[in-house]
Amino acid sequence: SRSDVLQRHRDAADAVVPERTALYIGGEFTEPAGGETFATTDPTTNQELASVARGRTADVDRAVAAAWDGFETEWSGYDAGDRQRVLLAIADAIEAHADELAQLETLDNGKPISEATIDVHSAAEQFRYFAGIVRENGGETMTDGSRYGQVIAEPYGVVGQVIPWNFPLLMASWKLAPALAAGNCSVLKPAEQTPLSALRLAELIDDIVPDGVVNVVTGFGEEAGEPLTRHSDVRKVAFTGSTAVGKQVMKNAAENVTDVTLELGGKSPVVVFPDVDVSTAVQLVTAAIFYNTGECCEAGSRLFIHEDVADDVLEGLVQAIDGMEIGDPLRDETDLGPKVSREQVDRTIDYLDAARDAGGEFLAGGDRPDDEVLSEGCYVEPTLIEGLDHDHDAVQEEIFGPVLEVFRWDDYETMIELANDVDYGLAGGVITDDLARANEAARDIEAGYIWVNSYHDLAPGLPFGGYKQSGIGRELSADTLDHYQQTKTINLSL
Ligand code: TXE
Repeated sequence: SRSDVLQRHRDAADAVVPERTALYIGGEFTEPAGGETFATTDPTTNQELASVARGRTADVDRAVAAAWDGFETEWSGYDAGDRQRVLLAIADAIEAHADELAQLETLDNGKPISEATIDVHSAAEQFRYFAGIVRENGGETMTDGSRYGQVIAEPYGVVGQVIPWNFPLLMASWKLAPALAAGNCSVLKPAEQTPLSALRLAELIDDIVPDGVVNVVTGFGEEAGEPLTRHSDVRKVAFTGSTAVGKQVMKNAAENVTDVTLELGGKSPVVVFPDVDVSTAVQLVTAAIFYNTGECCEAGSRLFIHEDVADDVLEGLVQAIDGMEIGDPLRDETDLGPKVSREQVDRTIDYLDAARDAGGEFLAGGDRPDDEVLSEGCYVEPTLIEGLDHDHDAVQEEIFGPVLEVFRWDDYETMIELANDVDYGLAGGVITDDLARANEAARDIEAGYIWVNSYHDLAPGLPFGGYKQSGIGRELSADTLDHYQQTKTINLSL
């Protein structure tokens, strides 16, 4: 019942919401200069979870100065082995608090606890991966008899990192692990919807990292994110979020010719070939779109099914949706939780209304659930839409919710043309047992990451990032370390 849900969330909040929600600067929790706060809420119950410091320009300035201080006095003296030990200790601290962090993430974001638990372990893995590769980051030498050249990689010093709300702790780790491995100090700006896990992480690593190496400035995009990304003492900016804001971040960073990497939106195609086993295809397509309530930049949100299997796959999808457990994300059996905020629900519903007006046929879902227990939460039904023109906004734009648009195909070339007919190019999926076809489609789809017979499976070591307007740069791999370093050549005359 509704009161059970409220009670469960109140109890969990009492147990895991961190006490310290001020800014974390130079190794101290400290109040913002303006003394202001804002509320972060639980999207399942719409109750306030905590009031959090509202950082602004003066606070960003202080954090950037503290980060340089930490870099100059201590962190720049840590060699690769020292940094490796720090990163491994961070991973251990995350895992030692895995249950607590997962609950905190579920409370602040609304994601099912089973998925939050995966996030927390993946976050620890990020630190371990970069702890491993940093030992091989030794530079190169060249000699030709008249000169001896060393090519070394040096950290930027201080980097600014702005992250979104869909994977709060995981995105913090995707940003912090390579930045620290490469020898930088960071000022991290979490999303205003989900600041709590980054603050708890700061508390957990306070004794592990020297003061000023990690700084967390909570606040809103324009008030805290923008001053960070246009700061003249920030030497590298990394951003994950919407394409619209990514473009702005790039412009602002250009004022100081600051290096930028961007991981932006997506509208990824999933292509189903006629030879598939229907139940496998249904299971993969369902995961591709509904994992994390569709709030994944790589979500497989456009489905291209071959005519021969279309009816069967669609029937299977409708059944799979019927069988989904939509409910309290703190319960283990929940498959689909609320979206992160009311604003996000409204955004999704606007797309659904527009799709309906344009004659889209709703094979499943299409609204907020009509359910008393869920009524206060930010829920949207898992939705399947067929019959939209491919140039409709709901097909072209990132909805970032549990909404899948379906297209049938028989001519391969025409299908690939449509699959590529979006501004985005983050990811794609191909489902077939025919490896030659899989390989051809994987090469023909214009995107940075293609899954064949899986989806969302990300492994450290395999670079992740976008083509076209989905971004610049790659995360999760040795390339990422390069994005956090600058090359110096020392040419010594012989
Ligand atoms: O994103 P924003 P929003 C997409 C998704 C979603 C839409 C809007 O389609 O529906 O974006 O979400 C900070 N300078 N993605 O509005 O605003 C902000 O505070 C510097 C896809 O929440 O891009 C937050 O920390 N920073 C995406 C972060 O940017 C600024 C994940 C992301 O928020 C800023 C999230 C500014 N001017 C949303 N304005 C993905 N790729 O996974 C905002 N921010």
